[in-house]
Amino acid sequence: MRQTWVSFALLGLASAACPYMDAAPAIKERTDTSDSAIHERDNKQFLNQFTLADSNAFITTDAGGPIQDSNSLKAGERGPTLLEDFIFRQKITHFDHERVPERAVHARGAGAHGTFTSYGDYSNITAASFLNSAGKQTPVFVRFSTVAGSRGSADTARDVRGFATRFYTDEGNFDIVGNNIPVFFIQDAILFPDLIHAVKPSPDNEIPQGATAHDSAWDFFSQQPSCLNTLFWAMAGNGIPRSFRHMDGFGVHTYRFVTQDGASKFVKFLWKSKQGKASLVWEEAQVLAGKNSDFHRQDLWDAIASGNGPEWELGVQIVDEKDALSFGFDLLDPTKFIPEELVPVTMLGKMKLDTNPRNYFAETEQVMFQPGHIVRGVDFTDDPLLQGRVFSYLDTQLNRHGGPNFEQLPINRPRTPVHNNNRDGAGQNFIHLNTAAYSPNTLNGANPKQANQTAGNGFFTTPGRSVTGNLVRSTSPTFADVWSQPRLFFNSLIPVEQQFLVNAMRFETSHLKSDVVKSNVLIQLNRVSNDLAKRVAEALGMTAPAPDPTFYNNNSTKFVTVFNNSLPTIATLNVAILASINKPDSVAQAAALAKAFAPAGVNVAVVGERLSNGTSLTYSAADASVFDGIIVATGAESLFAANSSSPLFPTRRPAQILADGYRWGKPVGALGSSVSALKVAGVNTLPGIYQQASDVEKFVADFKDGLKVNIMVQNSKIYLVDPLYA
Ligand code: HDD
Repeated sequence: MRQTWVSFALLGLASAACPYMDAAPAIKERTDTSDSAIHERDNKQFLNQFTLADSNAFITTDAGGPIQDSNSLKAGERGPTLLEDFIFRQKITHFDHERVPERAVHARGAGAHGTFTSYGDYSNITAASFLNSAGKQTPVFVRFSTVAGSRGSADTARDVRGFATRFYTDEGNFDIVGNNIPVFFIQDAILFPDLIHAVKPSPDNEIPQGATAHDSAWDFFSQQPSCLNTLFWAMAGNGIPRSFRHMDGFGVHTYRFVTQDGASKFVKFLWKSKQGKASLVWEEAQVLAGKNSDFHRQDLWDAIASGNGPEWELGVQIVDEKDALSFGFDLLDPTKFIPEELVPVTMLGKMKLDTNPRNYFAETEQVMFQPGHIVRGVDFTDDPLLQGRVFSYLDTQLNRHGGPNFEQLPINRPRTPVHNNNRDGAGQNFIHLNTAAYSPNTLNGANPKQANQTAGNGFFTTPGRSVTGNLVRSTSPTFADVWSQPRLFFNSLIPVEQQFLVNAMRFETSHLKSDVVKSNVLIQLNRVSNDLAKRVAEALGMTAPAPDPTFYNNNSTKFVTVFNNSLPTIATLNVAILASINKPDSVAQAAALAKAFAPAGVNVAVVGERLSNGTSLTYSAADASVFDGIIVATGAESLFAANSSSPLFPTRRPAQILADGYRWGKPVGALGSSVSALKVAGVNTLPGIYQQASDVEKFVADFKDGLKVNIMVQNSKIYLVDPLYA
């Protein structure tokens, strides 16, 4: 049997002859799996055959007959609708069934298409075909997400971010279903329902949405201290990234790379952002949840639409399997990461996201990732969390799709032929011609044949892998120390970043009602750091326990800080220029500044009293939270005067924008006469402000440098530090 792309055409999905369908590109034989064919059939090409634009077309029923569907069929103009109205019934029933169950976790997300390019031939470490030659390109689809919130929740909730990547390789789909944090809360998949039930809103009133600041979450965290490492990462800048583009990604588990000869090594996957790492400030994140709850989704979409699609490098930390226990923890324990000083990252390739989905539901909502989507050359390990995940994702996709044929949806289809004896099921798209749908068979010449390591490029597990042991329900003693790494993480943050984490923990724990939970939290924090426990306890009006130094250590790594980084690029950052449309010199300077920032790819929004030729945003709509830097243009200072008022925006709104921007660690500046506005906004005496009388060139150069750094780090005096513990 030969299964070809043509089978889709038979279903009418891509027939150019059909008058109600849009012309589709010629369909390629699906058996052509050469590199060039794969590259040519990247996501754009491949998915094109399923698109439908409705241009110059009449409305039809789902069965294809032209109809009018703007009135139901009634018995008389004022009479009741008739059961006979099949047009009405089809339209309404389709609508009634439009939704599929949202993801049990990671329901809120945004996706994009792109390409992964291998830096070299890595067949010395893996047989994975997408890594077998320099420059080899593989289409990818990535979905970023929050974990706890529902589909309509705010992007900027404090949470772990999902970072799931599908490689449509020429040997089948490979998914790295990872997060922006290299560790996970629990060590055994059997605890996942407990974790999620604790973190999700309360079952009685469904409060709070997309937030962990409630008793059940911290009850679980403190009862199950394996959560601490991930919790610490989430309470630091990683929990509220500036954007999906400004975060790294991690495969979390230890996987195996396996060569064609069956030699294997442990690997950890890491995605390193080429945009650099940056976070929001908590208050800013909260404001954004109201001002623009789609902030991250919008940011990704806009960056791609403007031709500035984000990039990440994919790397691996490679470890000999015999060294699984040689770092002071167990590499099979997903609550641990390997500091890069101990095992540097080997970069394998680069991914660029350059195409937005055309239809959110068809692509982003229906993409169904699985850790079990694995290819030859990559293998699992005995990590008990990974083992459970390999089961859970297939199961959840069956539930979401309502049947076993979800892999046939366009976004999920591998770009390689699919041949097996799976048959039928709801929504079956293929017209299988092989009537001997079983193996072994002779009637179809033993096809489809069994593939293995030497025949058919089959998936294989490492031959050296063997398992023995008594059946136990217990945790390995090598997983026991769950306090040393959060300590290492906390040690590795710069003081202002530690303060950020302390503030986050104070915010969260101040929402707790149960004193028992609060004191359990303090006991666990105290095992990590007495200083931290004291700082949190103080806000709770409680006393921290005496130091519990068993796991205290002075280890640190320089690779985990988010704050102490300078961004490699300022392209796509957003700068507001606060101007006055009534002052020609103000509008002229705003235009000059916009021009000066343009070569760096900075998006400039000129804010004015009302929309006009020179402005793109008004003071009534603008907010500091959506900008990365704020500049007051000459002449706008009159809008900042304490007695200034306008019927067009709330009193003192311009000064508020400036002050908020500064408080949230963004560079702010003023040029010429507008420097007086800084004083009115109360930010002129602080360091890190950019002001110039007339030298626009110098001003822009300095300001661009300011956009690269976290101003909080420069100005730690105002953001730091609990005086008691500084
Ligand atoms: Fe999970 C979705 C990441 C542990 C069960 N998970 C999901 C997504 C990401 C992760 C990024 C969203 C994929 C998408 O965008 O569609 N999950 C992780 C990571 C984990 C992890 C990095 C630990 C290392 N997950 C985990 C466990 C279980 C699950 C232990 C269950 C035993 N995860 C699911 C799920 C989801 C899911 C319920 C919901 C929707 C989906 O799978 O497709 O099956």
